[in-house]
Amino acid sequence: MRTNQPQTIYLNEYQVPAYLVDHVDLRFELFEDGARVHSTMTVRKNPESSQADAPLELNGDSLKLESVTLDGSQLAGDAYEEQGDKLVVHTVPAQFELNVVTWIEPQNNTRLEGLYKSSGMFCTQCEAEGFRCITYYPDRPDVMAVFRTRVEADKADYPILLSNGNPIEQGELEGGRHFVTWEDPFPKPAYLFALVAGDLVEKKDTFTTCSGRSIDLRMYVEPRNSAKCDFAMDALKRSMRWDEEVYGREYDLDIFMIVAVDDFNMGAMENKGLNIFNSSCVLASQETATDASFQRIEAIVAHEYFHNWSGNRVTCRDWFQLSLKEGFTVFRDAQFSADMGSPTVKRIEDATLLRTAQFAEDAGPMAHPVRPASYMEISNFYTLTIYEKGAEVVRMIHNLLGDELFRKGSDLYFERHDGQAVTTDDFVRAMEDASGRDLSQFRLWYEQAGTPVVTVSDEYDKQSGVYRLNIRQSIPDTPGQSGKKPQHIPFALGLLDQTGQPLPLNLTADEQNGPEERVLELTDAEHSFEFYGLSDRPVPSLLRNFSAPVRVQYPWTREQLLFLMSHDPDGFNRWDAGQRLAVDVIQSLMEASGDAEIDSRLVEAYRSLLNDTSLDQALVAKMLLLPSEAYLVELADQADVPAIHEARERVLTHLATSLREELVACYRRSLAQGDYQLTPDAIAHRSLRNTALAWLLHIKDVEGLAFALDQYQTADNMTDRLGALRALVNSDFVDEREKTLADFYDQFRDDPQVVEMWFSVQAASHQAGQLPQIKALLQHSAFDWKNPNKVRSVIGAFAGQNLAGFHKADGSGYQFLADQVCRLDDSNPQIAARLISPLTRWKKYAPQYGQQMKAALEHVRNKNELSRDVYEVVLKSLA
Ligand code: 0A1
Ligand code: ZN
Repeated sequence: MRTNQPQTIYLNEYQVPAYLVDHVDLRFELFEDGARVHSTMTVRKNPESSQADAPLELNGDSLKLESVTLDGSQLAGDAYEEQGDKLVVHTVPAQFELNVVTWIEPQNNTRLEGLYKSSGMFCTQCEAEGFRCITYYPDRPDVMAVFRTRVEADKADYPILLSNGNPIEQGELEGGRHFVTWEDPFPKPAYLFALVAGDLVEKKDTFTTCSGRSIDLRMYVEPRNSAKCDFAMDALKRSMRWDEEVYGREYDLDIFMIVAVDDFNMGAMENKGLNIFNSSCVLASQETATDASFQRIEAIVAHEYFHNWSGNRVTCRDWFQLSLKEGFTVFRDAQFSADMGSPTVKRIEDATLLRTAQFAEDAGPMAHPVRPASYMEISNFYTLTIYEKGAEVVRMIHNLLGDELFRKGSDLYFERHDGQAVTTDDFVRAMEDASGRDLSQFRLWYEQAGTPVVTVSDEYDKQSGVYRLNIRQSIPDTPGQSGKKPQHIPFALGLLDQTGQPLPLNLTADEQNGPEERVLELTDAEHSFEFYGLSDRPVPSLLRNFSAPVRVQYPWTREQLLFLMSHDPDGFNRWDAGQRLAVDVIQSLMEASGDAEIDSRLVEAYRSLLNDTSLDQALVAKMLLLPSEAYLVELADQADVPAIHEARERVLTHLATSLREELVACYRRSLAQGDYQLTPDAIAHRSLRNTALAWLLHIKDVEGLAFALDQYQTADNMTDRLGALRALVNSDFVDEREKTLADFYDQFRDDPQVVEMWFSVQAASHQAGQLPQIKALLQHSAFDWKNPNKVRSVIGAFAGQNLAGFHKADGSGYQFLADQVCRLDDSNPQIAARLISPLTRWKKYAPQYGQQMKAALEHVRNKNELSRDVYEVVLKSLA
């Protein structure tokens, strides 16, 4: 139980800062038992602030204050005060220089916020509020200063000393120490500050910008990772070129650096000129990384690089505006990934994440708008809503404006706000001003939480040839918000005739050759659209390419879904029709009695997918994947996980048994695709092969077992090796599974990224990941409570992906998670607060499960000295 209630911060209480900092001069003395930080700030009163004689207030957290000096005179103890998490200097002139010296202990920092040590190197994480763990400072994004940073450390142990900007000086010091000074000419908020000191190898490359400037590119990694840098370096160069070509954005410093660290709370961080990455999001080689990892790394490298403009040059005024940089940057990295690979597959992946996890967040106790109105702990707001839904909101603006006007809008935004800290409203205004469009109703996407439900019905009149679509929208209540207004929804659609040909969409009786696809703009609660000149009832293809983040309801028949699966020219909707059909079949099994029949049309549809090699194999690979258990939970009213799991498994068994010959043929065909390549086509074939393998092992096929063992032994890449291992782990072949798991560990025990995969393959499996096995993994010598990746790969994978293992009728999974969250809360509250998320949706589950999930949350609430992070999540979940 927390004794003091954390404060809630409100957007509508925003005030401009009372003081601004123009320059900061930092000097870090790094030692094994701590670090001394000297900070000299040039401060002045903010002319725009109404707080005329306000004292100077600086934020601080876990600091030992050594001295405060104002304009050269050390202040006496009564001139300032340390008030909890603040340093208050009572009286200051209009302009002054303030020097603050603090002592910190990076070696004991397990929260991984501020300056900490990871595998012997010093590194930082300052977003959102980590800089205050380094020194006293106005730690808010609208205070932007020019930073100069001198780093001093032992030369033998820390030969590499890095910070933001360009290096300007370096030299030797007494006692085997040395220093490097860095200067970043671009004013920035403190959250973009970074420092790294370690014994790292340096990988070098260069990039010539569109204006002919040569940029030094550097990657710094531990020596054992030196062979795992090439892919990220190439991805960086592709990102730099793409941002020039598509957004006209050129890199601005002389050097761009990437550092890999093993202990990191998130994926990566866009610090100016010095991006710091979680090792698992940047290091890769053919032998150690799967196709999914390569794609993820490419996307994250691009994401962090793109932040240089969308986030750094133009930053956020306050943390309520987080989606200003994150939503826009995720949209940009998604466009980039689509351009680098298959746009349809990328769209399917993004929509899957949104519909499975973001819709769940939007329907749960932590639901918040893309621009939240309040928070207790900002770290809890790095959410799918801010990132993924935020990106969808930007995508909708793109859909409404079209390519050219959107680019005009982004040019105007960057030009108008370069060097400023701004709001999502400023972003929308730039789009409006550049395009002449009125986006006032559209702004509701930023203000209202919850996923709009779009309900469609249709009528066809043979005589007049008119087809009418009636479309209603409603937005469910969310915590603190009810009675919402209709939003501006771009709704893309097409109509197909009975042979699958696209029909012209004529919106008036006079129109003849209307386009084959239209984006209808829904602005009212109800609309009717009439389409003329149709001699037969058409089949509607709705919300093409997932043109808005909404739920669509329409009474599809299975015939219509089968038809769309094979005829829709929109690849996304082909896939979606297949998903809807599979969901319908699984759900009807759950409603029917024990051994109800499975619709043979589903089997036939999958048979043609497997047989028809003329189809886009990347799309086929996606279409073969059944909807996940998590998605089925999302669609349920009162989810009964064991029932969902069983019904889905039955469908899988039936499909695999009926299509055994096709699966074997597909497996053989995809094997014959030649040498390893990282092209969309080669990736599709590996995906097909591993799906076929998983299905064959699911039905305990002995030929499948032989394929798997052989593939495991002979694979020349991690996608195939791990694919075979995963298929074995998820099978009943217990001996082979155990032997292969042991072999895999032996082979890769020295590679943390691969060991993390080894953990998560087991933890996510309902066969190998029952609670006793999960507890054993926590005892494994490679498990490390201090390493977030290890925690996520065991506990996170168990609670988030192994639904059948986690949701047990006796509540043991819930109690287990609650205990681990309590344990982690003391060392790393950010990770603890993220890990608890599966419990927060207890109302979604059938009461015999939901009540026990609630009890587990209550158990966490009763813990002593709960962090603000976990407290906020638990409080809101139990409200
Ligand atoms: N801005 C980074 C993500 C990030 C956010 C918060 C962190 O610590 C609380 C760390 C990284 C990005 O979007 O990549
Ligand atoms: Zn980001």
